Amino acid sequence: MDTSAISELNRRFGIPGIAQVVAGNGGLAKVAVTAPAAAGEIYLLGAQITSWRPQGAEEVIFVSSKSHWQVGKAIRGGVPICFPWFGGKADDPWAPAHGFVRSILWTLDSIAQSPAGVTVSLSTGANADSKKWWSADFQAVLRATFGSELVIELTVRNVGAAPLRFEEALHAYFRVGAIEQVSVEGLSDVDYLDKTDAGKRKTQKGPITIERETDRVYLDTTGPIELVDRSLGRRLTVTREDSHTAVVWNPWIAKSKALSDFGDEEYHHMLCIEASNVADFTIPVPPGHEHTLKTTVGVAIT
Ligand code: TA6
Repeated sequence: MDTSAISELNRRFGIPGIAQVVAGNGGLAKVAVTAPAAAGEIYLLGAQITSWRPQGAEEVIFVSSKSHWQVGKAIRGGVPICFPWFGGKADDPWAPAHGFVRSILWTLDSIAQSPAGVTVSLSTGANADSKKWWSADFQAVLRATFGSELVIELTVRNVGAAPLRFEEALHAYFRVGAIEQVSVEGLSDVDYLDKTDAGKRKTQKGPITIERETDRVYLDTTGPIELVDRSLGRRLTVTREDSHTAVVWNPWIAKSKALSDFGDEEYHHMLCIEASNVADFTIPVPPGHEHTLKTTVGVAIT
């Protein structure tokens, strides 16, 4: 998108002193929020949040220093939107991992202020490109509210005549001080698929700590999840609505080195906790209906 198009978006949607549309990394258009309650950023590429810093707190979102910044590739870090499938596409090994919406430009529809903060709304939908991968007639809207909490809502509407069924995940990369000093609470006694152990089904016992590559899909879980970061002295709370699975991921050493858009040592400073509906918990949406996956992130200094 050229600078004149970005300026035009800023003229249409910008709120002086609160939210601006500017050129970000790679010259990509982003909305930069600088409101009293919070600062934040969301790119039109993938409708991807890349920063949230509530007033009085440090940055909460992790973005890799090695990320690509180009249309057609997902930003490494932030909150990628995995849709309409998670991981590899079951019936097409050539399909892009985690679906196709995280690597395309979304349309900026509105920026609005409310007591909850600044809400940026973007959308995408079915077109000739999407139908190369998925025949569905859908509309997707991503609403991100940057305030004392970060609220993310992904709404998918079935605008076709056939029933829809899809997977979805808000693949949030949270910034941590030192992964060795982090634990995750709220998933004890929940079954999970261990993707580092051939997808075997296991049961979580007690808090999650990270000492190796960790890639787990927690099943049939709807409760709050807490990331306790002793190194930064804070606790992140992730609550979810209409989310029945949660994914926890840290690539650790070997996978970090294998990812070209991720620094070898960056695994020390991030942990993904993903509000989602994946695996057996896909979402059916009849014609004319819609579904919203919602997650809210709060920060408490401990
Ligand atoms: O959410 C965890 C996961 O599915 C891991 O298996 C790993 O592949 C991660 O997503 C990142 O996927 P990406 O396609 O963004 O490299």
